[in-house]
Amino acid sequence: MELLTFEQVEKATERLLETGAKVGADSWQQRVKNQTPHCKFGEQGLCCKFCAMGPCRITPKAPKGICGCDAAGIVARNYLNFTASGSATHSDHGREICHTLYQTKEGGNYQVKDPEKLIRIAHEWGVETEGKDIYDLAHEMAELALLEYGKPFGVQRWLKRAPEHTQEIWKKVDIEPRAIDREVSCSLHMTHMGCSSKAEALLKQSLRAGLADGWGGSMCGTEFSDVMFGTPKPVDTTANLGVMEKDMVNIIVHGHDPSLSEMIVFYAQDPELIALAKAEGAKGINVCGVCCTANEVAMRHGIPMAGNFLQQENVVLTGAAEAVVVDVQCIFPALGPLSKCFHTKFITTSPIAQMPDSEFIRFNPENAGENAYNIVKMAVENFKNRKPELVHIPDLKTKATVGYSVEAIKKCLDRVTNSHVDETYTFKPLVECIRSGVLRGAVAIVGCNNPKVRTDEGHIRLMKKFLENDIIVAVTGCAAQAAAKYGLMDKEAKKFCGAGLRRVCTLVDIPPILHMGSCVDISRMMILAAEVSKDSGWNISEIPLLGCAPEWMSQKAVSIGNYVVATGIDTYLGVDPYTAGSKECEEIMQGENGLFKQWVEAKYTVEHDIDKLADVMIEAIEAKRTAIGI
Ligand code: BF8
Repeated sequence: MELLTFEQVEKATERLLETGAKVGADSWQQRVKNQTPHCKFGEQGLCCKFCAMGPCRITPKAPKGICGCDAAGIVARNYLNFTASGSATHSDHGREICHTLYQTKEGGNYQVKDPEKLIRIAHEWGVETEGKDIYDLAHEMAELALLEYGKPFGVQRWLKRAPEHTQEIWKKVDIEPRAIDREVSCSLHMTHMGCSSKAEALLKQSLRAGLADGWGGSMCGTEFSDVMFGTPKPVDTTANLGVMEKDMVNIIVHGHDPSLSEMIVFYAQDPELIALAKAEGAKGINVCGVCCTANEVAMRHGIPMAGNFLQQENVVLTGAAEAVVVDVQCIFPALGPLSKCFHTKFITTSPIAQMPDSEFIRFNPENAGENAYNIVKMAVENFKNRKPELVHIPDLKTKATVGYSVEAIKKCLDRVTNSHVDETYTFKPLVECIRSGVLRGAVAIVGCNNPKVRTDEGHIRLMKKFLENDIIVAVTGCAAQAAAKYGLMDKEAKKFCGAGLRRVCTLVDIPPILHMGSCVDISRMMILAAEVSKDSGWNISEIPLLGCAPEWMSQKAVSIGNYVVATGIDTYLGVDPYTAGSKECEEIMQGENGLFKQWVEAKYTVEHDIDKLADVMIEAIEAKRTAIGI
């Protein structure tokens, strides 16, 4: 096998943009040109519009805003506000999942598919399970989880999953997240006019608000999605635009909440609707995913992944999308007007994400079955409206094996070494691989695409470099799809690895890049780090493990970065987090002996040059090995 090249993918995009030009479509590529150059104050985090006296902008001549806030205060306020938005967004997704769990019933739209996991979590939370009906337990757990969002006292239940050392740090530094909503609300309170202007306090709260996401809301989202839709196991799928089928009804699911996409996938298999598709002249119904929804349905059903964030307009430009069905987050408002240039129906389903030029079909757990049926039917009936002269599906399609939940990774590794006892699996074999040097370490590559970086180049170049250096890579979000699109999740991609990693991939029968899910599923990575720490005796900050988001763009990504750092994992960014306007903030967040390092034993590094980024990360892995004497 050969990996796809950037040139191949870019050529395919150019061809699609030609179709777009014919029908008068707008494109993100054009809008980037229109928006360039960007506002320097905004880029550096130096514009404050938290009150109506401004906006105030910091310059050497005007070093303070009208209220007297300095650059550090303004940059840190903006940063905390950005974090709070990301934490709220992930956590609200988690809350929706808990509400859906509350609606589960035998034979209903939503059911408990992994009762064992539900019982395991119930025991963890001290809930009696003996003799309880599984649905009564699901409702009880859903209610308890929902209380995590607003409980008046105490801290997040999930924190107990962390190693003791990490828990002690959180307590000592006073960043244990209390109720999830409280941390978001408190962050907004702190950034209100006349509250905090001390960078140190604002940035510390950004760690806490991030933890409320990763060890709170996102963990609820991931764990209870697994309970309802099944805990992912390795499954084969395909990726890139070539997964769309010329002769089939193509339904694109895009967004994040699996409650919608699970239902669409279910009804796309309905014999009656398939028969209707055939009557309409199609060979069948093909569901493909975009963004994190793609990750969710690929991990659980092997549904093909059409593309990541900056590929979302391309699916419409193929002229072969009968419907783009979206829920929340990372959806370009551009999809509405773009769909109007084609026959594509752009269907919004959430009151939280309503957009012009869309058809709004409100989706909730009670009407999920009926509405999903109607949406699939609408797409099928739209097949006849295709304009054949506009149809062009690029010939880009790769094989991928996905579905590496923590449970799945542990099982795969432990089975090979036979070290497990009574179906209790551990990460000891992985620890041994790292200790012996067969694997030098691990990197979690996560996050988005961003036009500031050549699309997917940050992800792919880093991944290739790490594989060559025997560093195993785990991925989520749009980074995961980048890997899949280019062929790095094909098990054959082990040929691009160093000898050690190649041997592990062969023995364990895994691809060198492990797909751990959507961005909400970075909570899985936290659990993995916690378990490796417990199985190795190393503190999390000592493990040769790093986090990286080379092409990030969203508020959610900043929230993630904060909880990854707060968990003790050094994190590397390829795009600046709007903090360059304050040396003081940069020192707190990135300094070798800055406050982040002192508080949580980890920090950020920002490096725009991908090759340099790879080099500093490999050096950091080696330095961590030396520090623990391996
Ligand atoms: O949550 S990686 S572009 S799709 S924000 Fe969005 Fe970024 Fe993709 Fe998923 Ni995550």
